[in-house]
Amino acid sequence: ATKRAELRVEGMTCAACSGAVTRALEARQGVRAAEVNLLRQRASVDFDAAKVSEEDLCQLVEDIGFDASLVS
Ligand code: 9UX
Repeated sequence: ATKRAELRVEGMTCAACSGAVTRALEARQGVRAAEVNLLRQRASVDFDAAKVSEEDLCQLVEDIGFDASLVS
């Protein structure tokens, strides 16, 4: 089943940061789409809950150097 997660992503300061977060999320197996809003410091992610979890999504954003937490 497809779910949507809203993440707070802190530390993005330019469009290349938000682009890197988008690419990292979309490269993950199970992620269908990701939209990252630089000014709002948020990411909306559509994902297959059978393949990836909210915690995995936060962890992968953290792995590329940003703070991430689940909003909903
Ligand atoms: Mo922009 Mo972000 O020059 O890690 S890529 S600050």
